[in-house]
Amino acid sequence: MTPEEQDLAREASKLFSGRVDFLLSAPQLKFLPDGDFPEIAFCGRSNVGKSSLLNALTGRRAIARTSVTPGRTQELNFFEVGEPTQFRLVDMPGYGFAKAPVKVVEKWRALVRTFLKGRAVLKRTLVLVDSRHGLKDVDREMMRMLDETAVGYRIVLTKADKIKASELEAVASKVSDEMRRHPAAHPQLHLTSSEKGLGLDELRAAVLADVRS
Ligand SMILES: Nc1nc2c(ncn2[C@@H]2O[C@H](COP(=O)(O)OP(=O)(O)OP(=O)(O)O)[C@@H](O)[C@H]2O)c(=O)[nH]1
Ligand SMILES: [Mg+2]
Repeated sequence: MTPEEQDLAREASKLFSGRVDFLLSAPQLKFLPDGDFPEIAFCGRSNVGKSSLLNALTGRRAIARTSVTPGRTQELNFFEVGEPTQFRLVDMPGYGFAKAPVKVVEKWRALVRTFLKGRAVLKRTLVLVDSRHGLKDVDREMMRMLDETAVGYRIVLTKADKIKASELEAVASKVSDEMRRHPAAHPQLHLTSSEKGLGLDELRAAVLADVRS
């Protein structure tokens, strides 16, 4: 790390361990807060670990609700970071959850898409992908949509503690290859485990860099 990167990492770790408050939960677009601060959104398949990652990054056990039941997060949940507020984190409903009623899935899908496409203060989207599964077609569809609307995103592999290092390496290299074909994807792939704390310092620093970009 360069001295600048070290400074950023230190600052990021201070911010994420400081004030983090739940702001509001928006079940529909009309309930969105005003775009007063830069935002970073967490999206990905149902159960991929979005809420867990948000908790792990902020060092809170359960500021975002997690569950063994896929489809737990059903609204856009906003969290404020910093005193005074520096940025917001947005926990989103998951996509690709086959067991949810079609109508509910369509509602979430529309909510997520409209938000991602139209939110002027959105600085970056984190697209979470389960290390064990790699990219699925629903992820590719999301990546294409973000490419088309020029919303910059980072791919974050989650649950890295659940597979062997050699398998993780293979998945990471496959995902990295595919990422290169997506113009809005950041070239750096993040490997994380919310359970073991892997990759979180780097991701906090990356988020802060994005907030300030
Ligand atoms: N081993 C391990 N389990 C994890 C990790 N991250 C999440 N999990 C587990 O995966 C399950 C789903 O996690 P959530 O954070 O609720 O997933 P989500 O993406 O928010 O799910 P939805 O809100 O339903 O879309 C929970 O049982 C978590 O405990 C991780 O890094 N390692
Ligand atoms: Mg969730």
